[in-house]
Amino acid sequence: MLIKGVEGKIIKDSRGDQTIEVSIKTDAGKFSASAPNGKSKGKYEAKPYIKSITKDIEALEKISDYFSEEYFEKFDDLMRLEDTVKGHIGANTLFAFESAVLKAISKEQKKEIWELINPNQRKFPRFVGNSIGGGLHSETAKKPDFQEFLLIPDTGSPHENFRVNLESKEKEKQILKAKDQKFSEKKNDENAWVTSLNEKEVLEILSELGIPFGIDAAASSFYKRKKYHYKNPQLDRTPEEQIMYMKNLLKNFSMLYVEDPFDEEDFESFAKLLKEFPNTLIVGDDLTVTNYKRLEKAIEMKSINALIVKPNQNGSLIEVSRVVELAKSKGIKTVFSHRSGETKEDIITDLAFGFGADFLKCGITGKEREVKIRRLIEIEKGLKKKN
Ligand code: 2PG
Ligand code: MG
Repeated sequence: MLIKGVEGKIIKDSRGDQTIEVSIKTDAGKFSASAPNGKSKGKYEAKPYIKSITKDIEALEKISDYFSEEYFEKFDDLMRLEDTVKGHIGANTLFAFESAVLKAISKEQKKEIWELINPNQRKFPRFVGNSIGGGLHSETAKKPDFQEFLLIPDTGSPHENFRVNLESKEKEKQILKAKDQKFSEKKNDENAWVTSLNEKEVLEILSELGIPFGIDAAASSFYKRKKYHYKNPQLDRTPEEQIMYMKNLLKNFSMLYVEDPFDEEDFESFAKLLKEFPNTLIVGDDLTVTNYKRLEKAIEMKSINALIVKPNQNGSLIEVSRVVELAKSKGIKTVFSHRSGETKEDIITDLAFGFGADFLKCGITGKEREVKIRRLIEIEKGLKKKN
């Protein structure tokens, strides 16, 4: 496949913020892909744009005909593309560009995108679905301080897991109606229910549903001046107290999954929690930011046993594949993930499936989230037909 031209365009994400869509003209047709935006971002994430979206778009136009002689036929050919564009565009632009290239290769070769990564892949990631939310993703005065309350069904089939998530989210609505006087059926950035209850009250609701569940505390977002500042109820916790609190929560609620329970600099506290709860998934997101070096540090310090993989935290899909390989080689589970500001792009699902992710965190409802869920169900159906 030959790239004959590249261009970028500003589009809006699900939150109404600007993001980038990259289109390429090839001898196999025109292909576009877009990148999402985070809100509770890790400090060490790669920069989405070198200076601004507009400047990245200008840079794309400049490099537009650099590729006219280069054939792209397989995933690893992205390496050559990266050699050319590195330093000229930011992570969001690079991710969208590479995604468009993968779409073009897959079309030309009559293969699914995931087949370009691993044609023998058959394992389905489990959905991690944000069902009730707080923190930076919910703009209400009274809310849980943790960002996400996640449902993680385990029926063995994406199609069934989605059904369980939809039903459970409905059940939560009924329970919230009864327990939260302020509940108005409002949804937040990721289409999770907005509530005025606090995290313990919400965890009680999740325990009633009879399916595995967890949280993304996104603790860096409320850690300031050496304290975790809780607002509901109002209370500050020192790092030591935060460890105690997390341990207590894990003793009282049998959570499968705990993402970012501590500040993004605090590898030690992660390690302390994991040591006491080796059977819980202690997940790094802001801690590790899909970055090889940060993952190496987390491995060395025994901080995590599961890793969030957000391609646009890094930008380079070649780096993403190195990060995933490293995680797998150390028995660390991988959780491919959407961002809170999403587009209708669904390539994350093919990447998750192709790379053999254990989990796919992509919400439960809302069109930007559902396209990703439906893509996995489509892959499931396609494979059933083949067998
Ligand atoms: C997270 C994400 C996605 P954001 O913290 O895991 O749910 O949020 O995209 O705002 O970083
Ligand atoms: Mg997170």
